[in-house]
Amino acid sequence: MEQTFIMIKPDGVKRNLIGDIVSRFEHKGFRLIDAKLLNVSRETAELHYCDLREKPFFGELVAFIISGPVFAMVWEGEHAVKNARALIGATNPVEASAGTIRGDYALDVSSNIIHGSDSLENADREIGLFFKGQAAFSY
Ligand code: DAT
Ligand code: MG
Repeated sequence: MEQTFIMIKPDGVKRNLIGDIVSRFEHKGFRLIDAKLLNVSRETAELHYCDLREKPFFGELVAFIISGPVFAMVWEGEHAVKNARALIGATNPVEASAGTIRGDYALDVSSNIIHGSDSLENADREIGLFFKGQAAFSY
């Protein structure tokens, strides 16, 4: 059974979308393993997005992630990484299908509401970064 790291970004928290997004993951069949509202430090944001540090938008991305509280979660289920990415939709909301989170709630790539791990390796890394001493609930 896989686990994936999901984070509602500051725009999603400000727009009161936590409940709707948690509901979509619950209804899909994922199990919630851990969750918290937190302010991300610059250091953690830079580590989280380390694969993108050469991109021209890296500075803007980090500034956005630390601009307000995020809601970080660990969800568990079959093919959790790929199934969560399907719920979230394409990175650029212009390309995200209606019915996906980004397709329904976002207009612009630089404020696209939510993060989901893109591989099992990155899921493990990101869960370790945000949730040290991970809880293991079974239900
Ligand atoms: P994803 O979040 O779908 O995994 P990513 O890992 O390629 O996408 O990029 C991380 C975030 O960086 C993305 O959610 C929004 C931002 N981003 C990506 N491409 C961008 C661009 N061309 N301009 C501005 N921000 C961008
Ligand atoms: Mg990514």
